[in-house]
Amino acid sequence: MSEREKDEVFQSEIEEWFESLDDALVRHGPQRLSDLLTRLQERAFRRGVALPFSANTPYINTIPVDKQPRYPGNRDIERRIKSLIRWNAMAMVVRANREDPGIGGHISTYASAATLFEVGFNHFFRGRTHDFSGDQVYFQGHASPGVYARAFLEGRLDIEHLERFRRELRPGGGLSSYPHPRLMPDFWEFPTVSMGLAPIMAIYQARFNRYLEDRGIRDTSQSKVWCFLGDGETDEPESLGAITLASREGLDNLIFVINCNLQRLDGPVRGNGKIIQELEAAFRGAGWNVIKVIWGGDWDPLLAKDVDGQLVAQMNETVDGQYQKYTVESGAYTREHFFGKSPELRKLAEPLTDEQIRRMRRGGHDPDKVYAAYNAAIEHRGSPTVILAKTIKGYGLGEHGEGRNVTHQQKKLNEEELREFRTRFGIPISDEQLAETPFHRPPEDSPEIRYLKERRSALGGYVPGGRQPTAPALKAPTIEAFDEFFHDSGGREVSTTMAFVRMFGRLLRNPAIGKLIVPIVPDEARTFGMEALFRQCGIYSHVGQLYEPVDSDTLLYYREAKDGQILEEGITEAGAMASFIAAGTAYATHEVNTIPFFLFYSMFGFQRVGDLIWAAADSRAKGFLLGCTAGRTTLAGEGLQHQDGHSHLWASAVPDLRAYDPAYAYEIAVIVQDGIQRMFEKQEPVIYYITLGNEPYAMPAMPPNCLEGIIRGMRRLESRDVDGAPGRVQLLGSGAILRETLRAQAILAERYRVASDVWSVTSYKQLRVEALEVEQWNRLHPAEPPRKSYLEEMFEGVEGPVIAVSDYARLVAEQIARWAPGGMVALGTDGFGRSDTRQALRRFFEVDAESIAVAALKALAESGRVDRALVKRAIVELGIDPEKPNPATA
Ligand SMILES: Cc1ncc(C[n+]2csc(CCOP(=O)(O)OP(=O)(O)O)c2C)c(N)n1
Ligand SMILES: [Mg+2]
Repeated sequence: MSEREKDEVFQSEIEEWFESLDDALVRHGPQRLSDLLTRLQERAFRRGVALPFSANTPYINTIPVDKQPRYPGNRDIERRIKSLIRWNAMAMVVRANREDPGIGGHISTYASAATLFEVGFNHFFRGRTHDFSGDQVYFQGHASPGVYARAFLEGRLDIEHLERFRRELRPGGGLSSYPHPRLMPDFWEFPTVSMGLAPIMAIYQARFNRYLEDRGIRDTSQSKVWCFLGDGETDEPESLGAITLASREGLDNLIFVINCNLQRLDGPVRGNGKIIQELEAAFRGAGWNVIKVIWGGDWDPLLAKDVDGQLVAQMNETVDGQYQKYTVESGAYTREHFFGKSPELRKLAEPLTDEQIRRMRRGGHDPDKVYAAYNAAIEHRGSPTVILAKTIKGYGLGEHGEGRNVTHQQKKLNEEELREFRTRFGIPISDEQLAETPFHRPPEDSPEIRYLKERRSALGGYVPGGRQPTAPALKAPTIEAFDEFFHDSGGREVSTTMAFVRMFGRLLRNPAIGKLIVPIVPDEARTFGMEALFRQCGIYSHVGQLYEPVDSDTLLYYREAKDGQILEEGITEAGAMASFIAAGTAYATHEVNTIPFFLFYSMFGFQRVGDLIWAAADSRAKGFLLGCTAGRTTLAGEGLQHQDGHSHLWASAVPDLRAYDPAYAYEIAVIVQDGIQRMFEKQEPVIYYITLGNEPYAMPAMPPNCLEGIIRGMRRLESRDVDGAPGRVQLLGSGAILRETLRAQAILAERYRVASDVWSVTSYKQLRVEALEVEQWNRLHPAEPPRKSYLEEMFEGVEGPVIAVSDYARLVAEQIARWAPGGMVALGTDGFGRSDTRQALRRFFEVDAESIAVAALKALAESGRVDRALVKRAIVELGIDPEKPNPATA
C-alpha cells in the first residue's frame, strides 16, 4: 500500500470511530462516553502507547451554546443599571482627582469587571439574614469604586459619600480607597487589596464554613464563597499556593472568578503566552472545575461555521499580547491580521463590517456567558470552580484607555473622552454638564432603582453586609477558673509553652466556651507538647479517618474525625493564618463567636505571614496568636533562621494588637482570661499575641494585687534594699529573661552592695500605646491638669537608672525609654541567632545576669554613684570578655 492509500484507510478509520462515538453518546449519554474514553486511554497506555499530556482544552468557552441557560433577568434594565454604575464609578475617581490631584483611584479595573460583578449582584450573591450567613464575596480591591457606585444606586451611600472617596478624614468620614472593614465596618467584609491574600483567605473561609457545619456549630451548607481576583494577581504565591487544599477538601462551596483582562499594572500579564490557558492547566491539574468564558455571543455564529477548526486553531495560536493589540486596533486590522491567516478564515469574517469586527465582545462582557458560567458553578458538586473570564481592561474608556498599557493608572478623562463614555453608555447627562461630571441616580420609583432593589431583596439583602457583630457576646470564664495556675508548680520545672498547653486543655473542656475554641497549628503540635489534644479533641477532617493510624494502639494516637476540633494545617503558616481570620471573624460572618488559638513557631509568624496578620487586623478578626519557641536565646541550638528575637518589633507595628511576653504561668493565665473577656465578652475587635518559651523552670505562685499590672504591661516584682548602698537601679525583665534580672539583682546586692527593684514587663507595647495616648491629651490640653499614664504612675518616685532586658531586639524595650527615670540602658538580642546553649547565647547577646549586673554598675558610674574602677573589677570578676564581638554585627 502506498503512503497515500494508507492515509486514506486511516481517514476512513477515523470516520468510523467518530460515528461510533456519536452513536455511543446518543445511546449511553455523556457520562458513559467519558468513562469509555477513559477506558480506551487506559488500554492504549497498557499497550505501550504514550499519550501526550495536556491539561488544556481549546481556547473557546467551556460551556457550549446549546448548554447555555436562558438569561433570567431583564437584560435591558440590567444594562442601564450597569451603565450608571460604570459612570458613577468613573466619575468618583475623576472628581476626586480633579479636586485633589494625586489622590488616586482606579477606573479601568472596574471597567473590566462590571459585568462579572453585576451578574453576581442581580442573580447570585445572597445577603446575610438572621439564620442564613449568605454568601461571602471577596471583591477585587481595585474595583471598589464600582461597589461604592452600586451602593449609591441602592441608596446605601449618598452623593456626599461619593464626594469623599479617598478622603476618609473629612468631617463625617469618607470612603476607603479599597475594601477595609477596619475603617468601614458597616460596609466592607473582606479586605482584598494586598494582592494574593483574598484568594487564600477565601479558600480557608470556604473550608471553615465546612468545619462549622461538620462540627454542628452552624448550618453553612447553603453559603457560597466567591472570590474575584485579577489575572496579574495570580502571580502572587498565595493566590495559587493553596488551591490543592480546596480540591482535596472538595470545596464545592467555593468559586473563584479570575478577571482575565490580560493586563496588570505595567503591561501584559503574559504577552507571549496565554494566561487563561496557563491558569486552566494549573487549576485542572489541581482538581478544580474550570469554566472558561472567553468569547461573547457575537462569536458563536462564526464558531458554528468553523467546521474544519481553523478559527479555533487561530484562537489557540494567538498570544495575549496580540489579543491586546486587537483591542486597541481597528476592525480592519483584525480582519487583516487575525482573519487574514487563511482564505477560509477570511471568508468567515466576510459578512462582517469592520465596525462589527471591532465590537465583537469578549466573554466576560457578555451577561449570557457570565450567567451560564455562574449558574454552572453554583450547581457543580464535588470540587471548587474557577471561572476564567476574558475581559478588556478599561472597557469603555475609549481610545486612550481601553486595553492600553497605561490604563491601570488612568484617573482622568478629558471632555471628549467623557462625552464618548456618556454616549456609549447612554447616561442622561447633557454636554453642558459633562465638565462637572455629575453623579447620576434615577428617581426612587424609576424602573432601574425598583429593579435593582427588588433583585437585592429577593437575594436576601445587600452585599457586602459589613463587619458588625451578629453573634451574642460570650460569658468569659472568670479569673477563678484559672486558679490552678496561680499556685506555684511545687518546684516542678515547666516551660511557659507547657503551662499554656495545659491551660488550653482545660479551656477546651470548659462547658461554656470549650466547643467554640478553634485550635490551629501548622504541623508543630508535638513540638509544643500538644499531642494529647489529638485524642482529646480530634483533628478535623471532612471525611473522618479512612485508615487505621499506625499509633492506634497508643493513648495519644493521631485521631482524625469529621467533628474533630483541631485545624492541623500542615506546613503552611499562611493557610493557618487564613483559618485564623475565618474563625476570628465568624462573630460577624456566621453569628458565632468562635475563638481561634493559632500556635506557631514564633519565628515563622510575623516574619513569614506579617501581611496576613495585617489583613486579620483589617478584617477585625479576634483571637489569640501564640508565638511558641520564642526568644532569641531561649530557643537553644536552633540557630539563625529559627531564633526569634524581633517578632515583638513586628507586633508593635500592628494597631489593635496587644502583644505580651510573659514569664510565668500565672501571667499567661491572667492575659488569656483578659483576652477572652475583652474580645468575646466585650466584643472588642483586637488580637492578642503572646510569646511562649520552651525553657523549663519552676513556676512561682501569683503574688496578690497583680492582675492590673500584668494586663497593662508592668509591675514591681521584687525589691532588694542594701544598707548604705551607693545607688539603686531598676531592672526590667520579660519572658524567660526575667529570671536573669532576678539573678542580677542578687549579684548586685551581694557582691556590689547595690540595691534594686525587679519589674516584670509583660508588654512594652501596651505601656507605650497608653503613654502616648496620655501624652497626646496633655499636649492638646495644655491648660488643664496633666494626666498620668500607667507607666508614669509606675515610675513615679522611682530612683533610676533603668536597665531593661528582654530576649528581643533592644528597640522593644526602648519603646518606653523616654519615660524611664534616670535614663534607660536596654539590653537585648540584636543580631542573628546562633546554635548554642542558652547560657552561651545569653552571654553572647549580653542578656545574662552577669552582663546585666555590669550594665547596671556602668549606668551608676555614669551618674557618679559608683566608681568606674568597680565596673572594671566586676567585668573581670564576672568573667566577661571586654573584647567580645558585638552580636548585632558579628
Ligand atoms: C501585594 C501587592 N503588590 C502590589 C500591589 C499593587 N498593585 C495594585 S493593582 C496591581 C495590578 C493588578 O493587576 P491585576 O491583578 O491583573 O488586576 P486588574 O486591575 O488588571 O484587574 C498592582 C501591581 C498590590 N496591591 N498588592
Ligand atoms: Mg489584569
